[in-house]
Amino acid sequence: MRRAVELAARGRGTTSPNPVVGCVVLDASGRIAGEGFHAYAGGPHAEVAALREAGERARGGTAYVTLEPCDHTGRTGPCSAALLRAGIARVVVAVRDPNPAAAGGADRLRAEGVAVETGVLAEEAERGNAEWLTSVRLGRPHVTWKYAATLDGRSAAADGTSQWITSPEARADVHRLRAEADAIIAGVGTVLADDPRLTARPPGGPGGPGPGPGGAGPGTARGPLRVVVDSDARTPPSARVLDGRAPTLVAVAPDADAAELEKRAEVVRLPRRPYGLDLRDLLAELHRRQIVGVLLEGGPVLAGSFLREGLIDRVVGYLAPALLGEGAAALGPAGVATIAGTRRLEFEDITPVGPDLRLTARPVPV
Ligand code: AOF
Ligand code: ZN
Repeated sequence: MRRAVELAARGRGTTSPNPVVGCVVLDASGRIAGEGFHAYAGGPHAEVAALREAGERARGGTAYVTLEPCDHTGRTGPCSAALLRAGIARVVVAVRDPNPAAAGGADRLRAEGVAVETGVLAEEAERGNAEWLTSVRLGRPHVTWKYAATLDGRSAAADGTSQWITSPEARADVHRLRAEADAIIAGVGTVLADDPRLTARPPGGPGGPGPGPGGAGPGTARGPLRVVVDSDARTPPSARVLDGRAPTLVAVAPDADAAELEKRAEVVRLPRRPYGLDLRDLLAELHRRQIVGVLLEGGPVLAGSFLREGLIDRVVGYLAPALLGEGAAALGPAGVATIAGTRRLEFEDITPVGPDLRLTARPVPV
């Protein structure tokens, strides 16, 4: 199953709005006969890819799959039927499929006499598929908040300058994160201060090797959707985020004068809330557009509002071995007034990136 989880990860960045899925097929004597993963939405499911490689060797064998095999005919046929046809005797599943349209493969296989186990290495598989699982379970995109800061947690100096706190290696790593996202969100404060392009420019080109026939889907062909949260339509027409190199959506308040913006980007109107524009409505709008995973980048105020609303699912912090002592904190007010209100996270991963550290954490599951 660990190998299947590894295989699944190869689809990261190209399967959206579909899940990442990996599959390993063992022959009757326990040797690896086939491996597969889901490479792009609409393409063969992982099980089908692995069965294809295994051929006749699958008969009497075992399939390890990171997601419950589907039992529906969507863009492709049901994997439950494919596993039965191949003569698989046992199926081991990591995570049950929360998508009601496709679930049911485990029961179908059991009914046909196949031995089925579920929940094997579920935590690892959940982590690898967090975006899609969040999207299906909660009906909103999964939000990763990314920031870069000094060791004392500051993202800008006292005079507002902020480029560059982290190393080129860390910045390249951020481009990889961007390439895996369906949308990148920034507040107008960041647009005014840093004029970011918010495009994914990973070393070696977008997404690495091509996704195969059918393409990676509309989200990745021109890079992730760029989203600016801009209540009063203050984004200047010359902003790089409006350069047309990737689609851009600007969220403004109902009363904002967005005539200039409308010439250069798509504009959506969202209700005002005490903390800014309604972020749940923003995510609902993105969900309608089949955005599954978003990367929230800058600035501290917007990130604080997302946290206040309970809308941060993962935190990726890049910490530089540097100190400022003054300057804006990485995170703005999030409605936490006393220590009892601390938002507790748990670390998922800690990896050095060049001279910096990348810390990945997520809210403690309740
Ligand atoms: C995948 N890849 O490897 C597996 C999936 O859009 P469709 O017809 O390809 O069906 C997508 C659904 O199939 C998906 O939401 C999930 O519930 C199930 N399993 N999907 O894209 C795969 N095994
Ligand atoms: Zn399937």
